[in-house]
Amino acid sequence: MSFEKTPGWLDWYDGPSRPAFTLPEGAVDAHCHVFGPGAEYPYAPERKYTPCDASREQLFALRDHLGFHRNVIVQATCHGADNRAMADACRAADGRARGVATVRRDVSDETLADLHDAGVRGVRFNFVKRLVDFTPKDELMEIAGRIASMGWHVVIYFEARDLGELESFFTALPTTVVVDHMGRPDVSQPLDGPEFQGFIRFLRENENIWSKVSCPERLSVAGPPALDGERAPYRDVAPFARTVVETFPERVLWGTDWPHPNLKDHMPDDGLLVDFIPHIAVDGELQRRLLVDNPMRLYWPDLAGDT
Ligand code: 0GY
Repeated sequence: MSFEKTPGWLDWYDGPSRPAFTLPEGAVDAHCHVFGPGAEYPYAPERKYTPCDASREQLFALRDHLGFHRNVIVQATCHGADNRAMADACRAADGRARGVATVRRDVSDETLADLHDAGVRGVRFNFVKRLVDFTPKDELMEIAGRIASMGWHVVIYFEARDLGELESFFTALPTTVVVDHMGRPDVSQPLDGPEFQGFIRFLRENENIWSKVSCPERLSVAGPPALDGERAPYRDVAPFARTVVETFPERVLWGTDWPHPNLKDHMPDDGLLVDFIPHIAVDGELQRRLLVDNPMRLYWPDLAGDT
C-alpha cells in the first residue's frame, strides 16, 4: 500500500548535528514515535494526517547518534489503535525500548498481555481535537482501571486552555499520569500568569502527576535560531521547562518527539534539541534525574539504580 503525505508535510531532518551537550550514561529519550513504514504498517483509516515514513531502524540510528541508550516509543495517532509498528519497534530494540499504546474499550486481555510482553507500559489518552475523534470519558476510565492492574500508567495530551474542563477527570485516574509537553503552555504569556501557574498547581496538588518537559520546537514563538553563535535554542520555552524541572525534579521526563509530526514552520535539528537540555536542567543532578533516574523508575523499574 502506498500513501500520499498530507500537503505541506515537513519530513524529519536527516543529518542532525552532534550535540555539544554530553548526555549522562543510560539516558532515555522518553517521547518519540515511529511512522510505519506505511507499506508494512498501514496508516489508520481514521487518521487526521498522513506522515512521511519514519522507521524503527531510523529511530535507533538517531538514538545512537545523539547518545541516548533507551527509547520510549509513543503510539502516534496516525496509526490509531493499531499498535503493531510501535510494538514491533519495542520488540526489535533488545530491551532498550518501552512503549505507550492506544487502545479502545474492546481491547482483549490477551492483546494487553501481548503488548506488555512487547514492552508497553502505558496508554495515551489524547484530547487534542485536531489529532483524534472524541472518546467518552467513561470508556477511558474503564481502560485506565484495566491497565492500572498491570502496573501501567496513563499519558495525557491536551492543550493548556482545556485543563480546567479536564482536570477532574485527570485527577480521578487511578495510575501515575504523565502530561505531554507541559500541557502545551502559551509561552507568550507570563511565567507567573494564571495559565502556567494553574499547571504548576495541578502538579503540586497531585503527586501522581508527572510532566514531559519536551517539545520546545512546538511551543516556541521565537523559534530555533541560536543567538550570538551559541547553541542555545528555543529561549522563550526554557524558563517554563526549567521551572517544571526545578519544582518537580523527581517527576519530569524528556524526549525528542522525533519524527516531529505536524510541524508547520520548521523541522528541528535533533542535535540542537539535545543542546536545549542544559538550559532547563542546569546541573548534573537535575540532568541525571530527568534523563535517567525518572524514566528508569517508570519504564524499567527492575533496572532502576543500575543503568
Ligand atoms: C507529539 C505531538 C503531536 C502528534 C502526535 O500522536 C500524534 O500524532 O502526538 C502533535 O501533532 O502535536 O507529541 O508528537
